[in-house]
Amino acid sequence: MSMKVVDVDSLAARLDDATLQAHRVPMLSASGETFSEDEAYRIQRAGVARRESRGERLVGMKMGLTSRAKIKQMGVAMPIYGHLTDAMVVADGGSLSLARLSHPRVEPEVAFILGRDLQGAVTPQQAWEAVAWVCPALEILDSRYENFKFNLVDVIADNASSSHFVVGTGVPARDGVPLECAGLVMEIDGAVVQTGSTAAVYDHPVRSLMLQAAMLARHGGALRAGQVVLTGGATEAVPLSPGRWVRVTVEGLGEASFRTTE
Ligand code: OOG
Ligand code: MG
Repeated sequence: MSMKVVDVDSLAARLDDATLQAHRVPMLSASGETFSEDEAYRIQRAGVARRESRGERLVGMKMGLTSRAKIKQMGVAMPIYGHLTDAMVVADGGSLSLARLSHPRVEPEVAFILGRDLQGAVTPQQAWEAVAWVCPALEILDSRYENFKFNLVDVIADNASSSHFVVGTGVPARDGVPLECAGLVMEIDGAVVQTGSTAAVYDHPVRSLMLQAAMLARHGGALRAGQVVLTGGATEAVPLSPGRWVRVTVEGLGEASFRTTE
């Protein structure tokens, strides 16, 4: 029996080059590549290592496909995670040039900033106790795949479509934040484009954090104090174009915003 060996590094390089050159590539799974979910995470980590070798620093993690709206929009019904680096940060109130992006989209999220490390199977209580700040956030996605279409393993290998993210000031977790059902609104140029609730993410986004800790542990990783964790889009993502102003407002948490330029 011959077993095909997955060339993790060359697949990571293919996606990394697509990111750097802002071009789109066919889905890996549709171009004759077969690999497992665990292998897809190895490709993802190899891509992150390439970023780190260019001087980027890991600042957090993201969960994806954690709400029905996102699952329905993307047609992939399994939660995934990705890595966030300092180069992906857009300052709250800052601007993002879309020149190097292929087909950007934006989605509203709740972000946690951790005050403690978190690893493996934890209770909701333990996960919540690791949170220092609860923040409104916007994630800018930019799949490296043609037509923003992918299967589960493709999107995992592609670092969960991550491109950039904005985290608002938020509030200290110790102040008690009712995330069971906080209303959430995303606007573009002052017009409401999505409305939702923090309940859309597993009835409470802390469950996304628990899942992140557990999934990461399966691959030998852990969340660290100081890191940010994006818990996943609470609504569908919306296409982004240059010259826009985007804002998310989350009840009890405040807002986060940024502008897009050419
Ligand atoms: C995959 C990334 C999903 C989320 O918040 O659900 C994600 C995609 O939609 O391209 O970031
Ligand atoms: Mg997201």
